[in-house]
Amino acid sequence: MDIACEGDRAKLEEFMKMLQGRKGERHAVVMQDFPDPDALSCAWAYRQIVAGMGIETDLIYGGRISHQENIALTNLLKIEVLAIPTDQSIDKQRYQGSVFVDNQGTTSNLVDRLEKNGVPVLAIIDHHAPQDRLKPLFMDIRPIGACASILTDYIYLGALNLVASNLKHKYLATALMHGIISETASMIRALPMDFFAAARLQPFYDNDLLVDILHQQRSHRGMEIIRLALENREIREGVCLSGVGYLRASDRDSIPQAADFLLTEETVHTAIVFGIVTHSNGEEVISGSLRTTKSALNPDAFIKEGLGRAASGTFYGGGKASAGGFEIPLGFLSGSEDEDLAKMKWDTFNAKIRKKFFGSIGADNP
Ligand SMILES: [Mn+2]
Repeated sequence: MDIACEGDRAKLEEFMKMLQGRKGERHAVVMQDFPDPDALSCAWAYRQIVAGMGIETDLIYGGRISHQENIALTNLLKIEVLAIPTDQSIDKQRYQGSVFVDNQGTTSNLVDRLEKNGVPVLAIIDHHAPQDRLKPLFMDIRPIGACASILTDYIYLGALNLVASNLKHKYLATALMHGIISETASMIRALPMDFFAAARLQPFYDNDLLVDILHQQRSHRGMEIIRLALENREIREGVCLSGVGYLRASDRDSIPQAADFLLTEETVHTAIVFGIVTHSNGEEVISGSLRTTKSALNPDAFIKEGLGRAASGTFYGGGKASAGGFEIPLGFLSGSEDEDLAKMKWDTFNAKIRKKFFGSIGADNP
């Protein structure tokens, strides 16, 4: 029988085995720095599954939640998450293990701090291409639409007995469904496994709540960033590139939204939007998102080939089917003391990134 419809029982058994004998532990459930609904729902599912085994969890991330929909999600569903700012250390004794959901540690700035504390990596549950950054005891990476579908599979196979009248279960099912919907562009990019997961959640989730979460409006700043992306776009060979300049960390989620928007233009099959994001500690990072409708284009390879590696050997980003992202820390070049310097810096990075991506598709010269 196809694993997609039957579920992967062997993986669940392996997962449960990893959790054996861990009663009384506290686990760090690590999400990417800018957690999206997929990550949030997966982390929450992990918390509810292991709570029944006497394991405590903190759902942590190193950046911030900025997208209106995600703020609504955590507020409406009462998901308790913990932001750990980049300048804050993590208590050495606090965690007996770390678990990575919807990421493999390459998009979280918490990894170094956890490693420094000697926290063992227990699990990676993800749907992005394998990244080899961490060596976990348990690994479940499936190339499907949403990571939430993997956690839903565990639940469906018995990791958690959902009860329709239990409010916490209802909220969790709603969060997982929202994770699947938002991660698959409303099921357009869903694979069989995602459809099965959605069907299995249907008896438990709250329709009205789902509508409330989905219908959050964009902020003025978000609209402004989309306008900038539209104005600054350059299209070559179906690839649309746009730099939006400097933005605050709280507006970071407008970048993928702008990429989604640019992708709707006829003849465009791939959109990349990027900007310089300033974190609260003054550190700057070039943050970018890629969206594509071209099935022959592999976002993971496209980003890795386009931008290459940092001096440390790690790639600046990667992706999964139809989407990807990258982060290039500016380090010494962080901070803009005066306007001219800031402009010069942006112009340089803007030109460099355009050259890299257009170069990799053989369209360096307009
Ligand atoms: Mn995901």
